[in-house]
Amino acid sequence: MRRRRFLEASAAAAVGAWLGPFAKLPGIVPFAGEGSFPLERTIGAGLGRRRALDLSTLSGDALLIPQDRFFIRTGSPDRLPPIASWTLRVHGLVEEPVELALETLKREASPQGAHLLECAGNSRAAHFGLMSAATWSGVKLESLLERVRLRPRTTRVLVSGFDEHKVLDPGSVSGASWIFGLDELRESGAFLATEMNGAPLRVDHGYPIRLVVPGWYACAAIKWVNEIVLVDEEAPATDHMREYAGRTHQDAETPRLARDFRPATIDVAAVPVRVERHGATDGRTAYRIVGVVWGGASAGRQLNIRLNADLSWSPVQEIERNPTGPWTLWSHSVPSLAPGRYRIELAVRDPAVRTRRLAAGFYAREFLVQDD
Ligand SMILES: Nc1nc2c(c(=O)[nH]1)N[C@H]1C(S)=C(S)[C@@H](COP(=O)(O)O)O[C@H]1N2
Ligand SMILES: [Mo]
Repeated sequence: MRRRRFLEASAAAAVGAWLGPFAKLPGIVPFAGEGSFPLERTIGAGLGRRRALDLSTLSGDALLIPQDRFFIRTGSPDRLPPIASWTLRVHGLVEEPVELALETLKREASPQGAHLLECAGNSRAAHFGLMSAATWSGVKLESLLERVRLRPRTTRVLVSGFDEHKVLDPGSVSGASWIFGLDELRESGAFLATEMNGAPLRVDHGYPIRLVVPGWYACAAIKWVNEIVLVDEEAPATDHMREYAGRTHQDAETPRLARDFRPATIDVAAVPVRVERHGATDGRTAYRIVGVVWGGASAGRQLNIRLNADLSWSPVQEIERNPTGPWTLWSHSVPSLAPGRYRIELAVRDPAVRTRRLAAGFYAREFLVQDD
């Protein structure tokens, strides 16, 4: 038994003993039909390295994830050049290319707030654990670009990271770079991060520098950034963008040019993270569903829930009204449930709020209620 589970179990036993023999122990009902992807354990190497967060551990005072538990998609390249000589080259359609030393970026870094990263490939297969939030420090890309004079036809910025791995991954292409419109960088507040949760980035998270694009899928959050290239409207999409075209909701036919890519933004989304079982004094078992909501504009996060497609929607009972963090907890209790299989579905029923994945049932999870 892991330490935390042990503490939970002993706390539950203590509560049970205190309430007397009539109360059932609170416990967690596992989600059904999700396979066996390991949680809280780093697996694989190089391009294939993965680590998924156990979302069931989220609580109001634990919404920022320590770096050693933050999800990983792609491990640090084994051919990473020495950090002592790391430079960031800014070139392309500029009057005069510049090379920025790491020290310059570190000196100019300032707090950038709390932001969430979600892998565009986050899914039920990894229990939705390819998602985490942290606080970040760094330098806004927009202010960094003030160091160069852009040529008149410059409209876009390619951000590229070091990505040479000895260990490849059959499912992905190596070489990571994304092209952003200058306006997209400004509107999102994209920044080059040097710190996470007040400490230098860990190497798996992009040390010494990574891009963070608030509100966008993490495939755009290039790690080990060493190159920024100013480009124009004719710039072709990169291989990395093409690899993620489907998962960032581009048209069925992958756009050829970077300018034809839609912003890879995350719509409002919500997922249950645990189903708690509570003993009630009348002998029935009550269930409390806890989850998170993130993405979109936080104002549009009015959630509804149903426990099977044939039931009607009800508003989620508890949800923060004015969320400030990148993700927010919600909870919903039901006094009792007949034995059976339940499918938890969530929805925002406001046609003005776009919820592509949520509306498609992508984040639905199931659990079983057994006869007592
Ligand atoms: N250089 C580089 N940057 C990269 C990637 C990569 O393979 N190489 N993967 C991207 C993807 S798909 C994701 S989801 C995030 C994961 O960031 P994390 O491992 O710090 O959580 O990094 C992004 N940045
Ligand atoms: Mo990703």
